[in-house]
Amino acid sequence: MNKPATCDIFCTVVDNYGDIGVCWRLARQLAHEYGVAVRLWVDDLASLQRLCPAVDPVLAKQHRDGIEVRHWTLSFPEVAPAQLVIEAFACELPERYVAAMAGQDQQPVWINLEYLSAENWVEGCHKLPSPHPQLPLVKYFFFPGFTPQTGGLLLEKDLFARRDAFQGDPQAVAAYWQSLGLAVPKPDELHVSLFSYENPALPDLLRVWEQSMQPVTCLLPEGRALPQVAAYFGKELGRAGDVWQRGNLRVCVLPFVEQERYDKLLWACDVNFVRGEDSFMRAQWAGRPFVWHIYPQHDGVHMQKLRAFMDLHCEGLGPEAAQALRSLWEDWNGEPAGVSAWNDFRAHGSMLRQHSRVWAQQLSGNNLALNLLDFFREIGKIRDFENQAGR
Ligand code: TRH
Repeated sequence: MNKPATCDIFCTVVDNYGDIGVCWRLARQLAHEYGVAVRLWVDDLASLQRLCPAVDPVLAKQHRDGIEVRHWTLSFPEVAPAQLVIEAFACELPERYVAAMAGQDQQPVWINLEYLSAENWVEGCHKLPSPHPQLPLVKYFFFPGFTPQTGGLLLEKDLFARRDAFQGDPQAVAAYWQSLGLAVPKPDELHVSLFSYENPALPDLLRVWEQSMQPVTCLLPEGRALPQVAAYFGKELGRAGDVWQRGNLRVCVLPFVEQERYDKLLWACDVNFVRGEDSFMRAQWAGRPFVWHIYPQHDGVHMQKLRAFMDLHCEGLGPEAAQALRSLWEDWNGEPAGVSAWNDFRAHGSMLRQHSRVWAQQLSGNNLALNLLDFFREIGKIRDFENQAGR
């Protein structure tokens, strides 16, 4: 079989929006671009609703944007497994479902889709099989990544064309700013989007912007960074629609918008602060300089992940610009808190802008959805061969 007709994606929401953000994006790409009938099982419909407001968090089953969305609860129903089964981020599949997979004449191709990392070991683990200890089933690890030896990255077929049409059309950009209640930026103004976790370096960054020569407009989606920014302006709370000004810094608080619309914010801004996994990738596709707030892990391993990515990303960038970028990223993710590198980062603005565009282009050739479908075919061929050989 060339490609699966059906696919089940299983997602547990650990926290925030990254887990479901990635699954929702993958589900839509498989359905819209490859005609796969996708069923998405998610344990937290309220989180999915933030990304897709049409989702009703009380419905056990609904169809949204071409996807069958199922609420994944403890009492799992009896269903026929799909041909391709994707377990996202090692969430554990329901026992009943696993038993049903083992009972199929033609067993599904079972994938554990892992978190994105630029670390070297990923290449060696991508596609590794993990046989089930009791049942005649094999699960395969599938690692997204930045090099050709990994599973690649999620990128819609038409994304660059839509991005370029938007960024190349001053009227579309002006209309976008107006839709947020903002005037069209003056040539010397800098627009920055800020999506991060709580961050001890945040007040320092706001101070640098407040005192900068260049006016800075900071677009801040509602969320975890908002209380800190509100406190900087002496407010107890903040909400979408608030606009605060101090010195040369203006902050506009934006509503959390549906996933499709978040891209435009990234395309329109000069610099994007992003976090986690999915917004981090979308900022790269925007082709604009960005600063990553990596998801912090207790044992500090996130700094290794951060540096592995920076090593790759800085290849081909002049040494001074690379140093400026690295310093700012280290500051933003490190201790002690501070962002002394911001001015240096800005001084290399045009080189970083050019580099960001080239980088996006370089990465775009290794498409995760396509690779998943190729892998499905590969496993199917191996199984056919084994069956013919009577193994
Ligand atoms: O929300 P995140 O921090 O998510 C995660 C999770 O914490 C996860 O457990 C962790 O392992 C992972 O990060 C690394 O960041 P992320 O991945 O960027 O997800 C945010 C999603 O929210 C992304 O799909 C973009 C979307 N989004 C919108 O749809 N609208 C918005 O207005 C904004 C700001 C974001």
